[in-house]
Amino acid sequence: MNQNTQKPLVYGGTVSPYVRKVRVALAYKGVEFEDVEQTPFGAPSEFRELSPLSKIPVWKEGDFVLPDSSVILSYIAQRYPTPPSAR
Ligand SMILES: N[C@@H](CCC(=O)N[C@@H](CS)C(=O)NCC(=O)O)C(=O)O
Repeated sequence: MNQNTQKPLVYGGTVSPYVRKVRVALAYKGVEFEDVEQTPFGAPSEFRELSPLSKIPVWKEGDFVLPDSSVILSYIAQRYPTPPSAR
């Protein structure tokens, strides 16, 4: 894992329940992130390199990429094990 100090990026759009669940988890944990508006349909090759099946959401933190909401939530739970009030 890299030690990137920039905010993680979450690619997707509000229309997707998978994206929304990631956003809810991040809000609960108080994790700052940057929304990158991305439709999965007709996505450019740069996005398909991050998400080979061209699905949203995608988590990107430096070179570290997770292209599945359940994997992202698992990662968030491990990386931020306590709610913000306890940190
Ligand atoms: N298993 C994936 C499913 C994500 C998913 O299906 N996202 C939809 C948007 S709600 C999508 O990107 N669909 C594009 C497609 O299937 O081509 C996850 O949990 O992240």
